[in-house]
Amino acid sequence: MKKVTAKAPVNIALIKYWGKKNIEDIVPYNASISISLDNLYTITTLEESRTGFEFHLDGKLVTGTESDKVYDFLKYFSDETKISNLKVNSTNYVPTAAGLASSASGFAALSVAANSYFETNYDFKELAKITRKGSGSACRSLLGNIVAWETNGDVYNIASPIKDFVMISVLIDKSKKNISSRQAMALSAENSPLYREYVVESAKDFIEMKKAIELGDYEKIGKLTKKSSLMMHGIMLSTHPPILYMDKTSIFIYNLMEELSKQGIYANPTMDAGPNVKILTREKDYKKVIDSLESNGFMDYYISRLGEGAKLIEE
Ligand code: 2P0
Repeated sequence: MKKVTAKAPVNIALIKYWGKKNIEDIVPYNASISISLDNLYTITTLEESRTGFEFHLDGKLVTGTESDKVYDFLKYFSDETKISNLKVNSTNYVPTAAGLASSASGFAALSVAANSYFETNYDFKELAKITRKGSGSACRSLLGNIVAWETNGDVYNIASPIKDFVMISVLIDKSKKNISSRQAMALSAENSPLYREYVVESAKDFIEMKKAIELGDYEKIGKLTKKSSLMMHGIMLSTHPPILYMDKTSIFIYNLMEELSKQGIYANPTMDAGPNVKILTREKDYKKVIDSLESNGFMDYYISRLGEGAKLIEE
């Protein structure tokens, strides 16, 4: 029986994506930049089902809207006769919906698997366009290392001399978020009085960040990483009703990293649609960051390095 398996990495944005110019096609207001991680990922297997369409996530059968979303997404690859005889088995090697971007790795893995299973053989550009319909940031998980996603839909690697990034994801809260990023960013774009300025500033930061990555300018990358995350959370706070993903522990960690930075340690926090803080650091400094986290009681974290993009694997 036919069986296809794909693996895709979690990506963490250094320049954030927050809002859509075109909701239907998932065209972002801003270009974004992310890094793909080596040890946080999703593995998805597609195989024939004798019992109709089934979506299993982390070993459990999922029904309702979550399953419908996967079913509808697969229509970009096949007609419904084939989809209705399919079993999708997806495992997140990362806490689901805890702000560690598991929907991005999930849709990237699903796309790559479906492109092979249904023999659509879309080229990269077409596949990226489809993948972002599952989750905008998922198109960045198609590639490894450092990835840009532009407002014209282009997804590509930014060449860089940097090989020693380490990303520490500190788990503060593993529970599901109470508003999805899709809903939250739509609200921000709709009614934050600061949104226009945010778009203008982010566009400049994207260009600056790209240059800094190409040149290996660690300091600039660190500063822009912090800035982009705080601007995004500022936009969230200025949305009506306000969107508050950060909590007092997240802010404590930002301050802690500020102290380390003053001591010359490379420690740049960023945060997504959840309270967990990710710290962009380097091989030479990450143990100092860990020491500081542990001595403040943060024992639950992942240490990641730059990883590969989505690909088919043998299982
Ligand atoms: C990012 N996030 O750039 C930003 C930062 C969360 C905060 O992309 O609506 O699942 O499917 O396009 O990509 C998470 O939102 O949203 C996200 P949709 P997505 O990583």
